[in-house]
Amino acid sequence: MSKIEISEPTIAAIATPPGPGGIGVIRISGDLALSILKQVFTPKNPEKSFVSHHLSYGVITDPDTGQMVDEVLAVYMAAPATYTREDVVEIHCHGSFLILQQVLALLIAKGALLAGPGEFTKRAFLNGRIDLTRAEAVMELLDATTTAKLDMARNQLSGGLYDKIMAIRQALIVCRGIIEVAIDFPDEDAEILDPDRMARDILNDVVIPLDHLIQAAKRGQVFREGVSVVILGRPNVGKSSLLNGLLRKDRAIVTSVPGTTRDTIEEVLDIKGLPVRIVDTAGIRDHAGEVEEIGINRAKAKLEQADVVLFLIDGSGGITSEDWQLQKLIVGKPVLFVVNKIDIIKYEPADFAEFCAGSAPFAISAKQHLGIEKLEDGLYSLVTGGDGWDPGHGVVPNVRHLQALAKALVAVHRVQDGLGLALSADLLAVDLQEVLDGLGDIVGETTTEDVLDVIFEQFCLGK
Ligand SMILES: Nc1nc2c(ncn2[C@@H]2O[C@H](COP(=O)(O)OP(=O)(O)OP(=O)(O)O)[C@@H](O)[C@H]2O)c(=O)[nH]1
Ligand SMILES: [Mg+2]
Repeated sequence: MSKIEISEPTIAAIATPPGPGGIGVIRISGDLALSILKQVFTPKNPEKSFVSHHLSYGVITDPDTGQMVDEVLAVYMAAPATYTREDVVEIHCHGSFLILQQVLALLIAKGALLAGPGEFTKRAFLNGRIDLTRAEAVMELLDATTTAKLDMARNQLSGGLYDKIMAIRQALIVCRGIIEVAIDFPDEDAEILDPDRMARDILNDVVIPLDHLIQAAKRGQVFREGVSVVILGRPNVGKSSLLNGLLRKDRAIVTSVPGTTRDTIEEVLDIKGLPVRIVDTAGIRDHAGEVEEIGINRAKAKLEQADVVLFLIDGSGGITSEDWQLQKLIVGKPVLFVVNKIDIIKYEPADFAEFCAGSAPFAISAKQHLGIEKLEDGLYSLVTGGDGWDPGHGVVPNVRHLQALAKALVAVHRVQDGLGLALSADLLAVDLQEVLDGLGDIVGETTTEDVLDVIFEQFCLGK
């Protein structure tokens, strides 16, 4: 009996975001893509149409009613030189959500299934066109909100991480080969397996590269996820003015009345590619009114979640007992002290040295926009380590990769220990396989179905 080939269903989805646009694109992928297109698309020039990878102009019509739906450009792309490695069709409609919905409904009536989130990219992965790190990079590329994230995603999409992981795996596969031979020929294993040499190879080709990737992942995390920065200070020191200064726009209300800001105000900044969630808070003081008190409690809650505190001091008022009170709230947090209103005082760092525990405060005028860039540089250095490390250069694994890398490193340390103790080859083989599997999870070779589902469900529809 011949084997019955069950092909994947043909899927379709709107690939462009909702809302009016110049064009809107619908994508179809699967064996039926071309036949479905032919049922709804009438080309202007039939002789030159449906040539693979060539656009043709024509109309989409409902074949059952004869109703014209849209004037479009359509392209058929024959497998395997396509995004999914299946037959793919793209229909470029006018960018009206209603038109796109109507065209999509026709395609579904003719046999396409509505694609799930990330299903096109998942097929590209399952059909072997891209590995899992590249599939994840597609999503990161689409979601990038800073140039640093974009650079990281581009690097990953062009195979930067994949190549590094595969090079490490290759070194491990060589070791595994030697170990397997040693298992098969136990009498000669002493000649086959040279533990010192293997330990040296594992250090250079596995441990050191793994360690580099782990360091890059840790450093890059802050560029992927951003940091939360809270501006803290007693009332009227200029917190809202500083928020506005950092945002370069009048976001928060500024008045000379202490207790102006009642609620917390959050905005997102991009400081040299570092995503910063900046929070302006109600000035903290005793004897506040009921509403202000709620704001103060919110400020304290935000403070607890903050990665960094900008402690703002009113230079014109000097340090007060309230400032000392407030300082007790920030113990254990990275803090940058900032003296504001230097436009109306003669700023002497020594006046603030005791309060700032020896670290020189940043001197600014939020109102006159003085010293803001320096403060941004200081914040960037504090968060990123300040050694000029650039996430846009080189490979920066994400959190999922980091977990797998860390696990692999633990297992590879066991291999190193085993070699040192001259453990038997079959014991070494078990740990070695664990490292290989951990790395396989990163590129998608051994990744379980449920993990894949979690990854692709994060995509939006049509991707
Ligand atoms: N001269 C001068 N005045 C400033 C500066 N920054 C803020 N101010 C003034 O200080 C007053 C308070 O500023 P805000 O930014 O509202 O202060 P705040 O810390 O947010 O105050 P609350 O919300 O009440 O806690 C306003 O009158 C501002 O114009 C500055 O750099 N120089
Ligand atoms: Mg304020």
